[in-house]
Amino acid sequence: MQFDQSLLDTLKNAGHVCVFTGAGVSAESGIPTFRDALVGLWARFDPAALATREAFKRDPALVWGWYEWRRMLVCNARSNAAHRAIAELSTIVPKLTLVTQNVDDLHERAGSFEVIHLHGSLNKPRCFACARFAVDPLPPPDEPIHGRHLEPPRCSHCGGKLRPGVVWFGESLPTEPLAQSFAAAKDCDVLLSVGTSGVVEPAAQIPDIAWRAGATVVHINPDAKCVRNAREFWLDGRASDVLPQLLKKGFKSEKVL
Ligand code: BV8
Ligand code: ZN
Repeated sequence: MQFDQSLLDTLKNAGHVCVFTGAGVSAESGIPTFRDALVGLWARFDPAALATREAFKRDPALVWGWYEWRRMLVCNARSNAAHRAIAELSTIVPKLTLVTQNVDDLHERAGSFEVIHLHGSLNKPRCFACARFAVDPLPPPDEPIHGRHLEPPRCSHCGGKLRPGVVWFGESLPTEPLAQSFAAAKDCDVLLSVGTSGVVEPAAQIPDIAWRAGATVVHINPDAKCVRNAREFWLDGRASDVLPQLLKKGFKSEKVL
């Protein structure tokens, strides 16, 4: 893959790199992206309609079953070369901030740490009634969950139903992770936006915040992204192909003196 030389020079000299990921970074681990998260039996449901408080109130077993199916996919998946390249990048650049919209733990399993989860995590369920996080970790999901209604477990504190520890549509994002993400976008020299359609607000503002603050923004996606000027790039490809090459030809190569 050929890269613009001005981009490579910018990467070599970057002090603070912010990496912003979406479902596309986990796609090659076999995790369906959010907008095609409906395969097989789930084809008849709209994910945005399932990822809401109303859906859980209406049919908690359906929603809990959907998330347990997704948690099973993640448990059975392995992190991929994109996750590993991002983890390696944190050992190369002076400062790296990793912000993800994803609710899986594949960044952590590839060696990334201090991952900022804007939309929560599949592995941290909490009580729908009292909002406390579940005390005991969830057991490994049993096979095959696909398509079954599953009664959610109960809260050990109040007996209420547990819900997935994710941010649903219509729910506010966690204040601290959002503030940290916006601050990193404003401060970074380079923002890598990896595998996101950029439609979900307010996370979708992050690349724009970085660009307006003067950073170089790089979109890594097989779907075309419009670029506004010399400080914005669209790299057409899968994250697990592009990121390792970007490290080799950009970040890891000899600095421009
Ligand atoms: C909120 C957890 C305040 C659950 C998710 C303006 C301001 C504020 C709110 C809104 C607003 N406009 C609209 C809203 C409402 C709403 C919203 O944004 N709706 C959208 C759909 C229009 N936002 C909210 O409700 C947010 N809350 O703002 O609170 C508030 C309070 C009350 C009332 C109003 C406002 C909460 C949003 C969080 C929702 N929860 N996830 C779960 O996972 O079940 S969002 C969900 O979408 C996932 O987290 C996912 O990560 C995220 C974003 O999607 P992507 O990651 O981009 O995934 P997608 O499938 O779309 O795209 C994948 C991309 O990868 C594609 O581009 C593809 O080409 C690419 N790709 C594929 N393969 C590869 C690849 N790229 C590289 N390599 C590959 N191999
Ligand atoms: Zn409770």
